[in-house]
Amino acid sequence: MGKRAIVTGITGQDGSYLAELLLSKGYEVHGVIRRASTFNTQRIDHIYQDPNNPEARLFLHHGDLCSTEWILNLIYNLLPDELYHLAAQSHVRVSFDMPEYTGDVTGLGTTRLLEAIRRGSPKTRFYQASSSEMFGSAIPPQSETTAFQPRSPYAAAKVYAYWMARNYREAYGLFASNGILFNHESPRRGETFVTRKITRGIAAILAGQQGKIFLGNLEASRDWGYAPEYVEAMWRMLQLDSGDDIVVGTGEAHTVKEFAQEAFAYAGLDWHNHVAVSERYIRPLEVDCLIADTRKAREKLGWEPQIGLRELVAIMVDADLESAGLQAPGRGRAILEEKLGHWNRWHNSVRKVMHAVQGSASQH
Ligand code: NAP
Ligand code: G4F
Repeated sequence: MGKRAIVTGITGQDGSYLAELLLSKGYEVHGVIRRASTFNTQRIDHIYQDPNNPEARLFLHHGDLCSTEWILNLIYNLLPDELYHLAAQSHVRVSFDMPEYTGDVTGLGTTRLLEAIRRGSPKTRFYQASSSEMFGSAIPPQSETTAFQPRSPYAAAKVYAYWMARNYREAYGLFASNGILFNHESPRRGETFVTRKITRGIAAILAGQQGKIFLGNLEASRDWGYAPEYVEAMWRMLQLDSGDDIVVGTGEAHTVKEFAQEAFAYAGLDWHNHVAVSERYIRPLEVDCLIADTRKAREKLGWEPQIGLRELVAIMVDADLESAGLQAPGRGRAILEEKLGHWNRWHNSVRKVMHAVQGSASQH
């Protein structure tokens, strides 16, 4: 009998990759989705299983971090071995427009889960999706001992959630871990985060649908990695002997301008002709530079990223060109096979298991 895990935020970028990873490891996976009037399960449709099938190992439940009613029942009934808490209002710019909501979902949501675990399933191992954004204006490189200096309502909410996870670990002995993850991207990245906005923009430009993309601060630097590698780090964190707080990133940073230059050049375009700056995307406060000090992740998790910025760009541009029906240069695909062949094999093995089961998660 495999382990049982709950994943909040399963419809998001990380949740979808993590669900694939857990299924490939034989877990029974319970994902929490929000009720929506339109389909919001595109990222997990390919792994959806009909719950009536006795072989099913993926189950979806409706829930929202703003309330506790669903959490209590789910945790009491399932007594999961592991709970990966990935759901959040995760957009930094949006958090300036919706600070109270962001505090409720991204901050208090974590407390609601921790309290349900404490009361109903204290052996459950808890993963909190903490963020490098918490470091804010702290001088890079940032490590587990760097003091947080949050620069947005999102970051402040994540700092609160981080400390709640630590408090529940220290006060009640729960296995609660903070993965302090630096930016990680992929073809499944939300369309309004800057990397995906650029790679989708390139596809739209090449398809003749638009001439330019409008961006905000081009000078901010981020430590960008490839998302599927990061969900492996999350899983490893919950396999340790005890809860801990660990920084996960590549240790290299690049500016938004460098990302754009690289992506346009990869697609055979000159970025100068297609990128314009718009005040609309400048934030009230900015985080200038995030660079991970990755020593603890290497030592405790044996985790080492394989994909750097150039590879990430190739993977993302290829994917967006292909989905627009355009010819892609193809280096991204080759990189995935060469460097992450094992991930592709998991992905395929999960696909085979799912093949017997028809339908879409949206039918839930
Ligand atoms: P994402 O793509 O934005 O996914 C967020 C998920 O949370 C979605 O499944 C979303 O559901 C769900 N969600 C939002 N509000 C909710 C609510 N009120 N109740 C229940 N579910 C809700 O985020 P991601 O990039 O996968 O990131 C996963 C987690 O890691 C987030 O907590 C993020 O803050 C954190 N993080 C991300 C990064 C990064 O670079 N990606 C770095 C550090 C930390 P819908 O699909 O219905 O919107
Ligand atoms: O892609 P971004 O929106 O990501 P940001 O703000 O770094 O947040 C992401 O990473 C965090 C980890 O550090 C996560 F916790 C968080 O959930 C999220 O996944 O912006 C990156 C940089 C910023 O400096 C922003 O000002 O790009 C700059 N930028 C410039 N033009 C833009 C744009 N960002 C967006 N979203 N859109 C633009 O047009």
